[in-house]
Amino acid sequence: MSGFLQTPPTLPDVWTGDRALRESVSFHLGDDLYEAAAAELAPMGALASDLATLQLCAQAEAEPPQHIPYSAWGERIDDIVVSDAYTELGRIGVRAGVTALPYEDTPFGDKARVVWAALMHLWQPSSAMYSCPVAMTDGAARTLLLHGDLEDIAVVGYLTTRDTETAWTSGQWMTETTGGSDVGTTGTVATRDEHGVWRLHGTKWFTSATTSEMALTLARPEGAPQGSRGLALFRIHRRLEDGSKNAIIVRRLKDKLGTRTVPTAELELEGAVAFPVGDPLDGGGVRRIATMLNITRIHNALGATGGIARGLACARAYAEVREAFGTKLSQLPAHRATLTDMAVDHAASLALTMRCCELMGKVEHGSASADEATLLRGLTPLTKLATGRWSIAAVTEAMEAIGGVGYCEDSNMPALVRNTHVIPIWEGTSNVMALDFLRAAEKSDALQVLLADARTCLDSASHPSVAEPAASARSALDQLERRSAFESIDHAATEARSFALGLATTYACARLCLQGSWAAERGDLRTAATASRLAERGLLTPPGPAHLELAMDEELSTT
Ligand code: MFK
Repeated sequence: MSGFLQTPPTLPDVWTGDRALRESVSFHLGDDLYEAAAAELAPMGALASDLATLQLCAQAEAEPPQHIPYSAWGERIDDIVVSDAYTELGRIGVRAGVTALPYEDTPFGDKARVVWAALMHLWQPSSAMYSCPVAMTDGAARTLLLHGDLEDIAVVGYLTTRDTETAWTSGQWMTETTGGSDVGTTGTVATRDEHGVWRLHGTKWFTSATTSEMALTLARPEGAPQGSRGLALFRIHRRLEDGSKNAIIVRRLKDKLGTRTVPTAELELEGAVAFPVGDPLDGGGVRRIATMLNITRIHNALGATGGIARGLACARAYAEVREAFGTKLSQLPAHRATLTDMAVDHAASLALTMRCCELMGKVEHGSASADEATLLRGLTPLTKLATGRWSIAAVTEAMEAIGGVGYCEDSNMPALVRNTHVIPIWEGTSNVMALDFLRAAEKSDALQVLLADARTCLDSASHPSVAEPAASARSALDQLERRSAFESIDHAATEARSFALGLATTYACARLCLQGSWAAERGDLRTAATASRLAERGLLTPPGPAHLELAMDEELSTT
């Protein structure tokens, strides 16, 4: 055994140590509000980087949920027991306002979602994926406020409180055996019993955070048409008003690659009592749950961005203590280049996510213009798509940057990598996001508004330090506009992913040019350099394959 012992890296305070995040908050809020926001965010920065919190995360990872189908006396109880550490990490978030802040009367007004986004960015990587129920809780609260009746709205207080004794979480039960994407094939049927109570019958195949007090779910009222237009949205509770168990059987918990702390189950609804949200017979269930989806997709992007930030922070900390070839890793040009590109991924993800949250806050406060609402609709799937793809690459790079120790469980890097791998799958895959953007562009001016907003950002980015990336972004926008003249629906679908990724990257570059110009006026050129590097890497993605049949031909030739 050699006498050498590596000094362990120490995770820095994730608020004071994250310049990109602090600058983004300051850029979006302005100086006055920044001080008030920093007072909210600094305690979470300290808490999220605290060793005791990180130990809770490791404990939660080591204690996956258990399903207890029967009581000692044979009664079907379907209890799910989660780690105390996981519950405590949720309490830390709830107390800090991860579910409450956007619904409170705060000095931040329509910018509350920006402060909240920074709070999530800090808390999420130290939450052992409690961020999953929080995402759905936020989505459910907004959906009930927008589409529900007085009884629905009455439960919102439980979903948006900071009081951990009374706080609820909500699930979102959509996925069935027929598909996670093709929700129109939903087989769950809703019937009315002799008392007029709605009861659901069917199998929900992938329901996360199954310990939540309630969930929103889709079902087809008996006699309603097939496809998405026949679906209705329901609120369903695990327990009935008298405290008894609703008719929901937990078939089993899922054995997943990651998010192992989160109980995800297959559920059998055997006449479970449920309450329609909105008119159950008007075929508007998917349209209503889309409110929830758009919010959870932004949470998903926040998870991606927070994951990149955490991977980068760990890799940077290691580079400061690890020596190789006679110097610290942080001084080796090849390694610095790798860390630089991870920092660019982080800044680009943050630029998209913060812009979504800024717009979401305005929409929620009623201060958004029609164009801003349209922009949010188009930008949400683009952001979810791009940040999801970038996060997988970045956290994998972070693991590699820590070498063999990063590949071992006790470094906590494998959990970060596993948990990040769910991001592009959750809440709609990359292709579903690309097609959702096309749907938005077909139904509204989302594409034109997005292109116009990007050009406005570039026109306002007047500092010379961003001139080059701004020119690259302008050229990319022109090319995207030309490429958007799709010849057919099939052509549009083939191009969808490449087009959406290119548009997201170019929009991120435009936002970084604007922010970089603003920071440069204050004497800080680092974000301008980030925008330049993003543009240098290439903003556009090659077009989709012209010969789609290649893959299938390969397949057929083996038979
Ligand atoms: C770290 C944080 C992690 C977060 C964790 C969250 C965990 C949650 C776990 C899960 O539940 S994962 C399940 C994820 N499943 C999906 O995301 C579903 C993917 N499929 C889609 O997104 C489909 O595009 C969708 C089912 C929404 C719609 O496809 P359809 O069946 O072909 O319906 P259609 O006809 O396109 O749309 C129906 C209506 O909804 C239309 O409105 P109208 O009735 O007024 O014409 C659409 O415009 C509207 N719509 C669809 N998507 C929308 C939307 N409206 C607004 N925004 C959208 N995104």
